[in-house]
Amino acid sequence: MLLRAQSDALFAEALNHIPGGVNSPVRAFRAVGGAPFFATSAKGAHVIDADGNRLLDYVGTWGPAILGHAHPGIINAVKAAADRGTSFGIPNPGEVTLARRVKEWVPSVGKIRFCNSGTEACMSAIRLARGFTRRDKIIKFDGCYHGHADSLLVKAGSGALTFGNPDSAGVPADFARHTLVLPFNDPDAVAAAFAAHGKEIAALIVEGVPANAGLYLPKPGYYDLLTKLCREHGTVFIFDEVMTGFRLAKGGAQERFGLTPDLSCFGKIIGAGLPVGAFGGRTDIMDHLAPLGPVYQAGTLSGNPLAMAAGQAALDALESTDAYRTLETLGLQLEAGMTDAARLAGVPVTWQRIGSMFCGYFTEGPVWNLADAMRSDRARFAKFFHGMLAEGIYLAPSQFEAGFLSTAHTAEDIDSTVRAAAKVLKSL
Ligand code: KE4
Repeated sequence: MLLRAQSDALFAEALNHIPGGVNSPVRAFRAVGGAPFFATSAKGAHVIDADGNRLLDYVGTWGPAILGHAHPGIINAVKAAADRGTSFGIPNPGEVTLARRVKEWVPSVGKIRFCNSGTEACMSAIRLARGFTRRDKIIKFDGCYHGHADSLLVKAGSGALTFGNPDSAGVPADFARHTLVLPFNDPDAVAAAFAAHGKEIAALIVEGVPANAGLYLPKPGYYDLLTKLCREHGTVFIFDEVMTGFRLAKGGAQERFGLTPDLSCFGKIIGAGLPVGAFGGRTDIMDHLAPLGPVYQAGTLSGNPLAMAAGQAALDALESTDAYRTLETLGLQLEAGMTDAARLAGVPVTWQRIGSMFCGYFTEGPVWNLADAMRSDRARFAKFFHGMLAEGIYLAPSQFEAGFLSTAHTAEDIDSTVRAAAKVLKSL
């Protein structure tokens, strides 16, 4: 068992100062029970908590740590930038070089605007699409998460083609009624939505791969259909690569699937763990942004020099190493090992993966959409989560989150993970 006294004391005090003791809900362990541990440092594939436990980390701060924690190139770049000042509120060279680098890696990006989170990126891309098309309606898909902007915290309406209802307190019903939430991987549903509302739809937004309800993949041809329907109806196709960007390939999921979105959203890796979001795409759309055009968007810390230096260092490291081949090899090894461990333990676990992103659903598979994912045995997953944590392995603290590998993970790390999983699964 892990030592817990320091983390428990910190959590007890945090509860007095911060709602739920956390600054983002998933960190509170509400989906798996128990109390969160507090991280004090991280290096490579490991996190050290307040009680000195060294944990093998498969969350990677929810995606940014693709090179592992405290990567020397990133740390040195941030330190050097910090010595020159932490923020200017004035254009700085780092914005230009990172923008140029993103355009080189992601050909669909003609222009890009940096902001401070994935939420801001998606919220701003939606506003831009609405301003560009002069339409109000948007389409999103159930199980997909694009940050916590009001028009995206919406759940499916009662009928297949009825507009959405708020998915959070504080979101006015009027806001939700402009959002149509459709089942993912259902070609008929999206075709019917465009047939009924096509000329009203400003934007369709979808994740590079849905990885906020675990991890499921688009069926062959599905994203091509979404692209085709958007083109036919003058709807802006927004591809949310906050999680998949620079992870599934240098050019993200759009490179892997051969897509050319109108706009793409980025975050996480592009800031290497510092607060960065970005959105970019067709120049004729992007030039509608202030100060050029009528769509307002702004941010005091957008293009922050430390964050730009971190992002540049991360992309430099990804470019100079065999990162994507390493991540694919590790992903395959983990998938094979975990699938075998579950089979030998007689526990139904469907291990789904693309590149270095994965999810082990505690249900028979395949999982193609949210309804399939919801069949998972959350209680059994919670026991598995805590059993693995007791073995020193930190998985995402929810059945409905994805896990992440980094180039700092090793084949030995994977082997020890699979051995621990075999032991824990047998105890379930
Ligand atoms: P942020 O505002 O959290 O930087 O990004 C929002 C966002 C947008 N789009 C996608 C595809 C995302 O996955 C996210 C955020 N991902 C979650 C992980 N499920 C962040 C973790 C958290 O909320 O604490």
